[in-house]
Amino acid sequence: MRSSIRQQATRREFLQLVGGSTAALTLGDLGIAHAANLLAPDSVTDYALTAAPTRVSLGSRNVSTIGFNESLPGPLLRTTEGDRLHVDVNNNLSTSTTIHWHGIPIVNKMDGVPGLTQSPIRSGSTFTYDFKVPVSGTYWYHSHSSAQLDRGMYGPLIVDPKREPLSYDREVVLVLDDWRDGIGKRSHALLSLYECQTGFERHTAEAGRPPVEPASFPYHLINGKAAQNPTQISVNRGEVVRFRIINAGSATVYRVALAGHRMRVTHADGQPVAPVDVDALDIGMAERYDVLVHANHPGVWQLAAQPSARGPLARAIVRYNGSSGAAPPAHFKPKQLKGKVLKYGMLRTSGGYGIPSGKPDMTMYVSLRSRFGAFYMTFNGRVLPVDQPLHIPRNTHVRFIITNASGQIHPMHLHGHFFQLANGTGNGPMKDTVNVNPSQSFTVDWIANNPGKWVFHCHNLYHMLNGLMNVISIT
Ligand SMILES: [Cu+2]
Repeated sequence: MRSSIRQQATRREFLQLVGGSTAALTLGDLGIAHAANLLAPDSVTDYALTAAPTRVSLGSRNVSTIGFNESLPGPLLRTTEGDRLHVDVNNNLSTSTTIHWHGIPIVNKMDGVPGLTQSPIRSGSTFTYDFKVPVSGTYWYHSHSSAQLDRGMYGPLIVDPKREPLSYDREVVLVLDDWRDGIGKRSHALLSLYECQTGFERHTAEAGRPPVEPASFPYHLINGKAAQNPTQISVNRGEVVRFRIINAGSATVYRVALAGHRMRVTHADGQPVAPVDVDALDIGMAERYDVLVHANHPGVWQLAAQPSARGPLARAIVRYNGSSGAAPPAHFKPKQLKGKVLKYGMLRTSGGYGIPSGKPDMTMYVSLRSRFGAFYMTFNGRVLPVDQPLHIPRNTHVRFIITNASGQIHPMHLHGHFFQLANGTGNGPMKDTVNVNPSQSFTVDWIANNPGKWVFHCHNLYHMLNGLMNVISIT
């Protein structure tokens, strides 16, 4: 059994070593790329993940949880646009699991939704995910089984472009998470209640009551570390630093800011946007933002992620090499948190993956609703049971007009596709998750060009487990 990460030499590296031309592989034109594929096998990036019980240090205490390769977050997986990702998942948990590759439009049978796109990976068994990665950007992987996401079952996934258009000196991946696993007597019981089932399976199996959303979380983590014992980031004066920010929390929107600095947003959900300078950004569950920071203000600075609900800050420390000052206190809030905050309306796509154009073939009014603590959505006024998919013919240009008619925030995520968010610019960002506040309405356009059964769901884990998920079948 392989328990460590390994990475094979890729076909491209091999070609470079022998001095062969790789020009055909790097051309964006689909026809030429296809012709190249007939000549050469895909480059493969090979990893092994072992899901198992593990212990995590939260600074003042240690807790038991479950995770990948005994690390929190799980290990960084990295590959290149156009390559194949090959991941052997060994399940050493006592329960089933699956992995979803969030945001990447891949072949349906690798999407990791148990009971829908694959059978659960049973305890003691191995499943191999193997798929072509068609797009670059900042993504993440996580369990799509039961409440495992709210434990340690997540990690970052970075896909490099064939040619990096941005210029920067240092890259830092920041994974945010709200944490309560292993704390207090009730938390484990609640989180394990649905360990064998997803929301999808729950609906079909008619199991008991799912866990309710916690009112608050005792810890907020950046890269698995609590504010008392934060991640330390060293930078040199004059560097441009690329931060890849991922919200892996199950129920928390964060406002992120770096004291003493502005941030230039370059990507939303992995896709490029026209650069916009802000002091802070709000990031909903499952969203990602890439930002560039010009390190031109030496010192020791708080990088803070303030939860929207009650609870302590998540933070990391940015320390310039040569600066010897003390770190700010854990609760210190940078004034940038109250500065210019990124809004969806400021984002404009600058290329990227499959931008829809023209008039939609199908318009759906999607209403997000709640009733007696459960959640559901309607499509053009109709409730669809989760085992009754919404059918969409392949290559349909779909418009979803999503209205939040409930009192809670719902980051809505579509599997297998990007959508373009209408934001008044005429050129809104390509995203896979849109954070919809109460009473808010968003229009998203997408091309149903990836056949299979895909879930459309709220990325508040507890809302999803309580019904805010439907299936879209593209044939
Ligand atoms: Cu929700």
